[in-house]
This record gives sequence, structure tokens and C-alpha cells, in this order.
Amino acid sequence: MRFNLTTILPDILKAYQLPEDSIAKPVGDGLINDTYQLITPEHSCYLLQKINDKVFPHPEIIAKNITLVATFLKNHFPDYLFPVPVKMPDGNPMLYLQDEGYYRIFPFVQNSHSKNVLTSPQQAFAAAAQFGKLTRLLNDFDSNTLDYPISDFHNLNLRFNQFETAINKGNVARIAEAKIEIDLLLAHQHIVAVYNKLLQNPGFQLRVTHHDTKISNVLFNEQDQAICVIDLDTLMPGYFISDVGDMMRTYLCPLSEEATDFENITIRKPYYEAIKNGYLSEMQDILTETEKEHFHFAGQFMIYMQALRFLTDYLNNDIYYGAKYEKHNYNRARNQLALLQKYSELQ
Ligand code: GN1
Ligand code: MG
Repeated sequence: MRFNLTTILPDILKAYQLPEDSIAKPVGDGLINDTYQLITPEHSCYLLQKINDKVFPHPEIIAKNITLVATFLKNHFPDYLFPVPVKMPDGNPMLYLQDEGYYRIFPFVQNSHSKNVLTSPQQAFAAAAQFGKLTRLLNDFDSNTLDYPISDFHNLNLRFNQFETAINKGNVARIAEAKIEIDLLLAHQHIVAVYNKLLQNPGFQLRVTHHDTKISNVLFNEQDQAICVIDLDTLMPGYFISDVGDMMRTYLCPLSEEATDFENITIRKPYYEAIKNGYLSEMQDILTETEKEHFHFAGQFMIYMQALRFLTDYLNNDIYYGAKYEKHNYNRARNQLALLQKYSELQ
């Protein structure tokens, strides 16, 4: 999905009044936005990001949400580290280049690094505590003031409906090929029913949640302590099951969603406990009893939704996630289904 930055880098540097001989190199593993590390001749570091405006059709909503939340946090918790985009000389938090799209620049957090894989339950605890802390600090923030950068992003009904449309109208050969996986996803429809029941329960509360709690969205310091969360594009009103569930989805298995040796997909129980304890270390007094009772469900919800999304995209010829090879999204879906199976055996 990466595009050629070279031709427009000079325009970006000029707009941000950065030295014209700064260099940019690709970083990160995100599927949606393109991210670069930007280094000036004086060795100042930034992150440069092109926002994917097919996925985020109104990037100004992201900018508005981040500004509202940043202002609240600054007023109430001035010591909390919340890395927001650098403003352009005219005060704008992002740059729009005609025919090229939206760009923004973040300060590089000093002495920080991100991880693509977890190597200890302590890291899972630390990350879960960071995501829990963000939601806790925003507990008194009026989430109604936020807009939705992507509507119905984690609405499981929408994801299921999109899947149903794809199995009826998608690529016929791929539908035939994926029969086993389609049947498995249909057989797990009870997860949608539990979700719908929860939506009716007053104990299930709309909060401000991050919606992309993978480990690479946490910055760690040199002592391996988690210092802050990043990638705030999907910070919006949501349910705790999105954040806890995506941690379950991405921290428990030693293999990533890209792995194709499905027989090696396993669940690391100590990481499960670490996510739970880390998240509750911040959210214990805030979550309702109903929410606490659905801690385990969070993982089922997110793993199932991601399996639906990957298979839907495969049946729709990879229009959303793209594919680096022919069966990429098919394999990602099979990976998530194997994970769902192992996860469901946990309790
Ligand atoms: C996308 O781009 P990235 O990796 O941060 C996706 C998430 C998925 C994830 C799967 C806006 O996130 O919802 O869980 O891929 N983000 C969007 O790897 O669709
Ligand atoms: Mg993301």
C-alpha cells in the first residue's frame, strides 16, 4: 500500500518549516496509514504519517477528537503523556496537499521504542494498564463531544452484515474455496447475539476507548516500562470489550495474525492473567459488574470480528486490507479462526 513519498517530501518539509535535507524512512507495521521516521540534519526525530483517507474519509474528525481530549487531559492531568501532532505554522494539526492527501507529523518521544511482539507477561500487564489508564482518565470527559472517525467501526452487527453480503455477492471462486471458514463463522453467530444482548444492558457503558490496542501502539522506555499509548486515530466512544478484546487477540498467542502455521497457534495463559490484572489495576473501580462478567467475552468478540473482517475482505477481493500475496486475507482469517477456537477452549 505504500506510495512514493520522495516527490512530495519537499512540500511537506516546507509546510512544516523543517530542513529540506531531512530524510524519511518507513517504520511500523500498520495496515492502514503509512508511517515514516523523519530525521533532520541536526538529528531531531519526528514521525511522519500519511493518513489513509479511504479508511478515514474525514481526517479533520481525528484532529478535532485528539484536540478535545488533549485539552481535557492537559487541564486535569497535566503530567499525563499524550503525544499529539505537531502544529503547522498556521496552527493546523495536519497538512492537506491537493491530489496527495493528508499528512501529519508527531514529535518522536525521547528514549522510547515500540515493540512488534511481546516477550513477557509483564509487558502485557504494562500495556493493559496504559490502555486502562487512558479510559480511566477520560471517565469524566463527555464522550458525546467526540465524533466518529469511522462510523460503526466495532459494531459487530455491521461486520456480520458485511460478511453476509460478501458471501452472497463476493468473488464466487473465493466463496467456494472458503466454505469451511464461512461455515465456521456462521456457526459462531451466537457471539453476535451475546453482543446484542449486552447493548441492551444498562451496565454496559459507552466510554472513550482506543480501539487499536496492539502492542506496537504502546511506547516503552529503556527500562521496559510502558510510558504512553500512540495511534489515536480511532480514539472515540466505544466499549471496553474493544480494547481488552484486541489485547486478547494480539497478546495471547506467540504468533501474529500473519502466521500461517495454524497448528502452532496457542494461548499463553499467563498473558491472559496479565491483561486482566493490568487493565483492572486502572479500571477496577470504574467497570460495572456486567462489564467485569464479560471480560472473557471481550476476546471472543474481537477475535471473531477480526476473522469476519479478514474473510469479508478476501471475498471482496482484498479491497480494504490489501494483500501481499494471493491468499493473504484468507490466511489471516484462518489464523483468527484458529485463535478463536483456542481462546474458546480457555473457559
Ligand atoms: C488495522 O493499520 P492498523 O494495523 O493499525 C485496522 C484494525 C485491525 C488491524 C488488523 C482502521 O489497524 O482495526 O485490527 O488492522 N484498523 C482500521 O491488523 O481498520
Ligand atoms: Mg491503527
